[in-house]
Amino acid sequence: MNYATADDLINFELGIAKLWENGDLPFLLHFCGGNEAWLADFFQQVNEGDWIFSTHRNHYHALLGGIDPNRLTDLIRRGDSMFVFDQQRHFFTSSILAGTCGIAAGVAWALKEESSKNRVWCFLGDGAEEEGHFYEAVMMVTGHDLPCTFIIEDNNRSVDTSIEERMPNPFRMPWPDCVVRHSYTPVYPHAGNGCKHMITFKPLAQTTETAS
Ligand SMILES: Cc1ncc(C[n+]2csc(CCOP(=O)(O)OP(=O)(O)O)c2C)c(N)n1
Ligand SMILES: [Mg+2]
Repeated sequence: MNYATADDLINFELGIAKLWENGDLPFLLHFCGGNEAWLADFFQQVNEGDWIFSTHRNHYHALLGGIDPNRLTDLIRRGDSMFVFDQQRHFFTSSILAGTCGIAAGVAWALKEESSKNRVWCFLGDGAEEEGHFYEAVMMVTGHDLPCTFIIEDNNRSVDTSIEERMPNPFRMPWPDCVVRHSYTPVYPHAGNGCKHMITFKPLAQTTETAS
């Protein structure tokens, strides 16, 4: 897939960062800065019709997966950064840590049953890697030889906590081949923390409740 270059991704994030800094966004969001070059390259092997699962930090995956930048901006502007999906493009996200892993394995099972040429790409963070759901999904994908790859984008942060702070004896599982790990240094803190408008969200429009 070739829907965005590394520069496109950086420019998109800079535009969103400006909205954030101006206090124009109504809800939390997560920047992806730092991993654009690797991701743009990685997506060369993702094909049309493949299924992509992502997380709370999904803007780069969405753009690389063919979601229109204007549509993504609209979603972010209305506070839906963490809830991006596009059924036609087979693009889904969840902010539940490791919440998509089992679904990804299930979709891969269905693709194998159908003898489909498409496959599943499931992106997660290093914090999600520590969740039990991930282990179960890796077991299923490996044990049944399912067309699914899990990609751990390791920014050495779970929220803002490094692995050294999370574990006195930092440890990583020697995962099988269906897991790809890539370490990178994030440009932004977890969710804009530290940016000057962390607290100053633009309020969502009030909904009027009718008295019954
Ligand atoms: C099941 C569950 N537990 C806790 C959280 C709260 N939470 C949101 S992001 C996050 C950190 C996840 O780490 P990682 O996957 O590395 O993502 P990153 O912090 O790098 O964005 C946590 C604990 C959650 N979303 N879901
Ligand atoms: Mg992380």
